[in-house]
Amino acid sequence: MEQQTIVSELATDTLRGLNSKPKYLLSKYFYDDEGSRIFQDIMRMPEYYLTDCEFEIFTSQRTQIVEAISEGCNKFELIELGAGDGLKTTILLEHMVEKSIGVQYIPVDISEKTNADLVKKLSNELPALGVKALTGDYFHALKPLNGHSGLRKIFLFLGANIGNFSDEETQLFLSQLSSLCHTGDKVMIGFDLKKSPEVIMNAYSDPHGHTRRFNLNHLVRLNKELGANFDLSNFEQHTSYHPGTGAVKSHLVSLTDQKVDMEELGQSFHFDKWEPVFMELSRKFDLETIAIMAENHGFKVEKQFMDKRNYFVDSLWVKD
Ligand code: AVI
Repeated sequence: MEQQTIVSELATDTLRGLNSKPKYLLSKYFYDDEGSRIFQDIMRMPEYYLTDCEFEIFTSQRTQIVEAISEGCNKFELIELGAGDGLKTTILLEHMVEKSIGVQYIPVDISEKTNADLVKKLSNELPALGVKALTGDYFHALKPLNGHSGLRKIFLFLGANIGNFSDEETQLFLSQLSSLCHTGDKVMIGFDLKKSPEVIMNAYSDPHGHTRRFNLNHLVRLNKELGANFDLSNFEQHTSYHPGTGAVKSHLVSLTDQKVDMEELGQSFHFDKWEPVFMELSRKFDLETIAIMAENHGFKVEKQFMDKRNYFVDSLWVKD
């Protein structure tokens, strides 16, 4: 049933995206099993600094982060949106258990299997920790939680995932997050910061071919799941960075005038020679914009945890 809903969402979104001008596909569909494996390859590239930066922040500042999160409160819920393998968060959880801080960890992820693996891993490594995983879309999954425990809530949204949202999606996400928070609740969000365009381009312009595979895998997914007949050799991947807006944009460009059929949708799509399909936004931020985003949604920036090169920030906000 869940699978069916996801497939029909993929169909609706694909139909909308490929009938738009300019054409686009939604980057949330990158992450099927193969896409998730390719993203692991991206994260392992030495040029993809984001993951290392956030690890550095969590390892070198774990005491300060845990102090700031738990300040004045020795029992709370730590809710992680898109927890995945929870590797970074485990650094904080270990420290909390060591300090006998009463934390209930609530990882939220779209994948049941990812959640089950994480719960199993944590029950082996940190048996004293309370863990209750929720499966589903972030805010859908969180509905039963709203206001139930009366405990302070701390939300984590790590890994620069917020940079993949459009402006409208960012507004919606932060409003929904804000409506789940009561005064004193906190959120910590990972933002990739503006920096030398060369450093950014090296991370995204594909020195090892992984970003190309990552984008083309979206078309493979449409071939498999929607009966499409994309010929991958007819598309080239292109990355650009605009230092003013902070937008890294990824496109697939059609190398030829071509028609692609999609059996499941009962429709064909025409691509002109050199026509771009917008695939992904990876936005870079500055501290001033982050503070404005916080204020616009009823939060105050409490602390900015940055790596030593100032490439990345885990920004801790408190609800007014
Ligand atoms: C998941 N997200 C934060 C990655 C990013 O950096 O925007 C996805 C990615 N796309 C290309 N490389 C990495």
